[in-house]
Amino acid sequence: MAGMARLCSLLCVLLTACSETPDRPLSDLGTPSDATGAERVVPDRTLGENGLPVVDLPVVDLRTVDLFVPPDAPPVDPSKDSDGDGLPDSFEKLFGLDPAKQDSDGDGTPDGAEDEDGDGLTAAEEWAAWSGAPVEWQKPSPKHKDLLVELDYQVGKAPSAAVLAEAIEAYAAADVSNPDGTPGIALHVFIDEKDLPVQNLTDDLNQRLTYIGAHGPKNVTGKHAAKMIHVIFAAANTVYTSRGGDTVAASSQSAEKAGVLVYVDNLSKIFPVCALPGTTKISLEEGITSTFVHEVGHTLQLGHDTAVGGSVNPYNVMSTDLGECDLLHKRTRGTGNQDPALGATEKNGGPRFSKAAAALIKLKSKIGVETNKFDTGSGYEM
Ligand SMILES: [Ca+2]
Ligand SMILES: [Ca+2]
Ligand SMILES: [Ca+2]
Ligand SMILES: [Ca+2]
Ligand SMILES: [Zn+2]
Repeated sequence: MAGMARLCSLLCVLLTACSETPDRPLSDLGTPSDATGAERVVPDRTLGENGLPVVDLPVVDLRTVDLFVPPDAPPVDPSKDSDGDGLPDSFEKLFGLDPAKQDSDGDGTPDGAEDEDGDGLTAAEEWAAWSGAPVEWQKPSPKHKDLLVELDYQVGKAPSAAVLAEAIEAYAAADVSNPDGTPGIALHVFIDEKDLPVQNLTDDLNQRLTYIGAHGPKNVTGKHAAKMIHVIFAAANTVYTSRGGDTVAASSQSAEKAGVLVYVDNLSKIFPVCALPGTTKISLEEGITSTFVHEVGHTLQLGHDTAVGGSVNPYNVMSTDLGECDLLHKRTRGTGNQDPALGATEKNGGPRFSKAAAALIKLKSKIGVETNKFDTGSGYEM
């Protein structure tokens, strides 16, 4: 496509922007008329197998959570920072830091400036987001890898709480280690703009960048919105009709224009689809979930070729070869996968990052509102 500069990273071998949904017409995706269309059984979320953390479901409907509403009663006293390192005493105690020492581990970096968990957020930034998060599961930790996502949506295009809960599970199950001893990435979703007017997007990269920028985090340098990834659930991309979503950036434009678009109407035309023998169709909700997880994966510098040796692991949520029902099931549910190294998902029935993909995740250099470093020129989309 004209004007598109291709990223030539080790992670990306695709010559074209990816389609998050099958490239083939619906009729080639299987036999849509043969399936029951029944909703799948809600997966058991109380699992603790394979050492994976049990994820607490959101306690509220995320669509009712405001981004910048402070908690009624801050659980720690934010005013008392005895050693002046940018972290309140009680927050330091909570995470095993020394409230009487600016530099608890003596490495020359003050506690507030440390990024012990390597997620690209300093402890001071984590404290800021922690203090502003209205519910417990949104609070980041200086001892655990965190990913902050701002979510906007158009009228009627909001993801369900179940979609977000599944996405949270997918990131929590990523095979990465943390100083707190619990594996995974904590995905924290903050809803910002709700019920934006419906607007379709096209193949015009500039249009999509401008749209994202127009609805970017209001408080990029503020205490709550530090280094967020920006995601908008929109209606359709009327040109890339087989695409479920894309990740866009352009170094020639402001970083606030970088982000993810999920095309809910495009997905609605494809899902539910693909009932293999003994299975239910892959639901729209599942399609939205895997697309959301996949696109946010791109913002963490993941390409599609994330298997060892550069090939595509079909069980990995980053896979994109979805022209057959079998492959769509593998990516969306991990169907048939028994190997934890490949991100086995049989029990949960949800999208997962393979071990190889998890090893390539780059939280420190994500495509967020503070960086568009993927771009090599006039623009980038994936
Ligand atoms: Ca302190
Ligand atoms: Ca300290
Ligand atoms: Ca950190
Ligand atoms: Ca953290
Ligand atoms: Zn992709």
